[in-house]
Amino acid sequence: MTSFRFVHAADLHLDTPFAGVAQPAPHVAAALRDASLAAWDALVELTLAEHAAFLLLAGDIYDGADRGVRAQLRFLKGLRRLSDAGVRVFIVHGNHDPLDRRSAVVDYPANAKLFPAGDVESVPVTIDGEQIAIVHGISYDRTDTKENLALHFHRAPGNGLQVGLLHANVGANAEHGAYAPCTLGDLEAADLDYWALGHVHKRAVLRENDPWVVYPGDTQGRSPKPSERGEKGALVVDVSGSKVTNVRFAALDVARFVACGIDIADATDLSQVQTRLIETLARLRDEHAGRHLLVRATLEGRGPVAPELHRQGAIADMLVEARNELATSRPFLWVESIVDRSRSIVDLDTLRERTDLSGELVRLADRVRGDSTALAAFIAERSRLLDQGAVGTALRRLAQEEDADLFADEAGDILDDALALALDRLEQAGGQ
Ligand SMILES: [Mn+2]
Repeated sequence: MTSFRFVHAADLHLDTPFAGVAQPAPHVAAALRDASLAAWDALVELTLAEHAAFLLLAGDIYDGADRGVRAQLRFLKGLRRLSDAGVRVFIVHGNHDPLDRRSAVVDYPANAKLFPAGDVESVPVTIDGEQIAIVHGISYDRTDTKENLALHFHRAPGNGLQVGLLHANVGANAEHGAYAPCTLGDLEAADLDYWALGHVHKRAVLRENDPWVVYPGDTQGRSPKPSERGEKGALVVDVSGSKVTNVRFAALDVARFVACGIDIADATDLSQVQTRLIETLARLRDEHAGRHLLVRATLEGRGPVAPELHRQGAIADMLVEARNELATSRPFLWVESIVDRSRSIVDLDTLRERTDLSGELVRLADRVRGDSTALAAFIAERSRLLDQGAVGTALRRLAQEEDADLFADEAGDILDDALALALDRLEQAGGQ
């Protein structure tokens, strides 16, 4: 039986603009501008170093509707290197780079196969005259592809591994657009051996064996969002005959988004919080050695230092200090933001007895917590005020929650948080 290896990657998003990073320093901005292209170069290197028989690219090669010339030229250069080394490359396009978009590059190297839209094409792969695999693939002809493309795939007669190459949302993943939606069952029904998927940016093995169904994730993280955090890269897949024997992840990212929490509970002053933050950042730098890092630090916990943190400008000053402290790190470590979720220690029982505004606020919160209609109105009002970003989305989802106990629980937590923050502000204003 013939043994061989292939590499599976997706969602290169070449020339992605990193819109989620606010006002990076010039050296950070420069590195981010090149990161998606450098990850592509690393993918080419990996494919050559692993002596892969072929490379699979499962859509969203380009980020924008207008494919940048820089991205196209860099992509073509990598394809030529692979082609010259005898490595075949199979490409489908997805919702970010459908075939109806302008392309400055029309002449692909002989070993690169771009699957058309319309219907699935099946391409045999041979080594020294022996057929080792058949790759089935289909591209999007336009962004708004809502058809279940998985239904077009079928096992073909012939030897070797049978691979499905598709950009699709499997199992209605709500965090990604519903393009080419299908179910795991649709994929299983095609009777292939390995589904090389693209679209979902968080690496995921949806099924191991008979068939393998795999999202490799994107090759370079693009924003501080959870799905874009952590190591990013490609999968190296070992095959014997028509069986996948091993699937291994290889990191290719140049700049990495990570998140960390700093517990402020037993800190007694701001400098302790700052020291803890710097220590945590230094640890992250060691953990991810060799990569540029973009860090989101969240201050958490309930402690005596919280009112200091809630003072106007305190977090912004901490951010500047942290950036300065690590300014000379190479590869760079850039604190992308500090999110303050810290809360003060408040004695609600004492406050509840007071006749001032703080006391009135605690009693109001008590009444809202005990009245399901008022609680629902509170959540609706907050989701209206915070209609943007992840918090707004979470609130709107909560507003639709049908399980009354679950709703009361979660809404109560949000109410507690809002109360704690309001009391911090009030007490701070009164104490000055
Ligand atoms: Mn994508």
